[in-house]
Amino acid sequence: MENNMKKKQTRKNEEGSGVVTGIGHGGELHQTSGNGSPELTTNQGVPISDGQNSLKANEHGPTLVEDFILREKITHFDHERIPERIVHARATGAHGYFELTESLEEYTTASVLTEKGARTPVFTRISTVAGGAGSVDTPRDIRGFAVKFYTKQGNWDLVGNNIPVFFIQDAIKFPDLIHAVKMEPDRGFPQSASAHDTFWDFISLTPESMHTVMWIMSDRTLPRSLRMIEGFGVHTFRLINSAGRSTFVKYHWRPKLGLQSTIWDETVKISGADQDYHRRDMFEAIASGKFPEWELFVQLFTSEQAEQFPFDHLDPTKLIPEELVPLKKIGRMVLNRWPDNFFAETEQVAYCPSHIVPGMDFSNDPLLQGRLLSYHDTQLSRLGTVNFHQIPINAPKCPFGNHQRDGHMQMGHPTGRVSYEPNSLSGNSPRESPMNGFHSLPSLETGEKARVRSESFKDHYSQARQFYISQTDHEQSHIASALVFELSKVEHPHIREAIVGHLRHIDEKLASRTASALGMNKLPAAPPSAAPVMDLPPSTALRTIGNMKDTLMGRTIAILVMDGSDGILINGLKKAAEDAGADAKIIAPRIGGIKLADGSAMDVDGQLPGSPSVLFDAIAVVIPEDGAKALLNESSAVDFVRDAFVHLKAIAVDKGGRALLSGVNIKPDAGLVEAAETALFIAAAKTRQWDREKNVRTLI
Ligand code: HDD
Repeated sequence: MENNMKKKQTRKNEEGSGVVTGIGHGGELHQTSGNGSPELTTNQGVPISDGQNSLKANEHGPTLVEDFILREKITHFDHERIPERIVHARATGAHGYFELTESLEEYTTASVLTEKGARTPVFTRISTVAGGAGSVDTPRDIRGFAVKFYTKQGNWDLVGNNIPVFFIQDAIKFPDLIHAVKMEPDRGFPQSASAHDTFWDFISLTPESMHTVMWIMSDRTLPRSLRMIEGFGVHTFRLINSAGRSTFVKYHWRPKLGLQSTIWDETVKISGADQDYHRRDMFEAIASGKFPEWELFVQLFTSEQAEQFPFDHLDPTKLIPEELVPLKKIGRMVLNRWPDNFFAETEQVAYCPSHIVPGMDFSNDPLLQGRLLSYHDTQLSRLGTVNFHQIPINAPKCPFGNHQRDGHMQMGHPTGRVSYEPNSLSGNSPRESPMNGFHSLPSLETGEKARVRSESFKDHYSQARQFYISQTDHEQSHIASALVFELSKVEHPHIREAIVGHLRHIDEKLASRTASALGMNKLPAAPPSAAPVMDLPPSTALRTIGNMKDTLMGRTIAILVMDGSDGILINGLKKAAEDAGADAKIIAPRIGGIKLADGSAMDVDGQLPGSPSVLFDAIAVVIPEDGAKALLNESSAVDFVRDAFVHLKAIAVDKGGRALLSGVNIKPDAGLVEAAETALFIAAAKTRQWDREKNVRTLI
């Protein structure tokens, strides 16, 4: 039985050593070496006497093939890598729990959604889509948001994204979409970027993608932190209650810290300054006990209600506005434990949308239907075996057992002669459970078998328009700038023109401002629209600005200092920031501490060239007056203040700081405050200085 496995062999991560140790069948640990540490052995348990030198024929002679210790070690090393995920390869994962605060008993029998107050362990993996495992954390990209709930009734995987809609309506198009966005096959670039011909070529010929394109061109794809993104199940799923009644459901995760994005120029610079910006942020938050948290909301609706929607709830390129079906809060997820080992957990975790539990079911969304086969299949090549569920991160935490057997990397050790059911030979053998077992919703499927797309999927522009008109002016111009940036990287003019043609169905002004910034002499014709475009009402829930919380929790403030700085001002700012929930970092031209004006010493967290202001949410400059002169000759200091200013951050200054700012021609505005006025600084730091934007860049 599988639940009997693992007893014989355990895999233990020794504190601090990262060493894989085994316990022999007798159960006793290897003897210790002379200094008290466990003995270094081969994988066969043979103690190694010399781990520094391979076996040679003589002092200057060739290495001998008989050196099984060398061969074993090198061969294992040669096979350390497994195929990375074709999409979502780059990721950050963490353990935590989901706590149900509102029971959905009326709608489902799934215990994870009915046992109010119960905590279900989870492992959550947040990823980018297009780049490889070693790519940067901060491209313009959708973020995957995958949660594995280890429920009492088996594992439930909710494998979603930070955007509520998807590019395509049918899974058969997924390989084309991904081939188009990933690096171009002849040249092997760009890595992790949609700003190239093949992506936009595919999009221009796939109008159903225009709604998702609006979302990815918005600042949603430039998150400040993974702790500040939403998550969406995207598809409509089903819940089934004890009477067998089905209710449609959509899942939404909302971050406790609110939504926050970076600005494109800032994002580009972050990518250079810290390739692991998001992973490090999550690691540090968890390490310092500031646990990332999201609330889970559901939208529940019946098929009768769905009939009345102006779009098809089975179409994954559409969302259901919360004004139409309100969000109901049902629980929260807290991530409170960093994995012990990145490979064992974040890399080997295998999510499959087909992993659902009794009380749930799928809908006929054709994108979801394709996903139900794809994920399990991909795990077979990635993890190499049908037994991937035995890897500890993937194994259910409830008892599980059946009569499947053998296969590559079988870690179980079933005993006895029975591996089939029904049987009369083993009373202890697992039996099916008609009451508690998983039941699919009975449904009557009629009609002609055909390769078709439903007529109700034809409206490709109405919700794209709704998204665009819902944005603030700043967000609209960021969308236009993003389109211009991306399309300016496209070499083929006909592709640029085709995209602008689609934009005309979304918003004529957006099309004309994009066309003019791309240097087009006339507006390209709009392609025919398969369905009339509706004027849906704007929704503030679709914005990022305004959904950023009035808090400094999860944010970081940098205080630039140098020898001779005023310690009272620095400590006042630090305390105010920390009282408001932020971290404060002291940055100086050199690491190793500074001497304050009063002669005392102060520790420093970062060296200026390695700690650019793009890594912080607001800055303060507390330097002696004559220090400004010296810093004006340091490009890292000049960039520090200039970037903070153009990235619309609050800046607190003392006299020396003000001199530095005026030296780089920064004009005072509402976001520039006295370092002594800590309350004003904290208030300004809680938001971007949007009014400044028109003064620092051309708004398309
Ligand atoms: Fe997918 C991974 C999310 C459509 C095929 N997908 C993957 C991951 C996320 C999503 C978050 C990473 C999981 C992890 O952390 O390991 N995918 C989505 C969403 C989709 C979607 C929200 C649309 C609503 N995906 C989709 C389709 C297909 C796939 C239509 C294929 C028909 N996705 C895969 C995959 C991956 C994957 C190739 C790569 C690695 C893996 O599954 O485990 O099978």
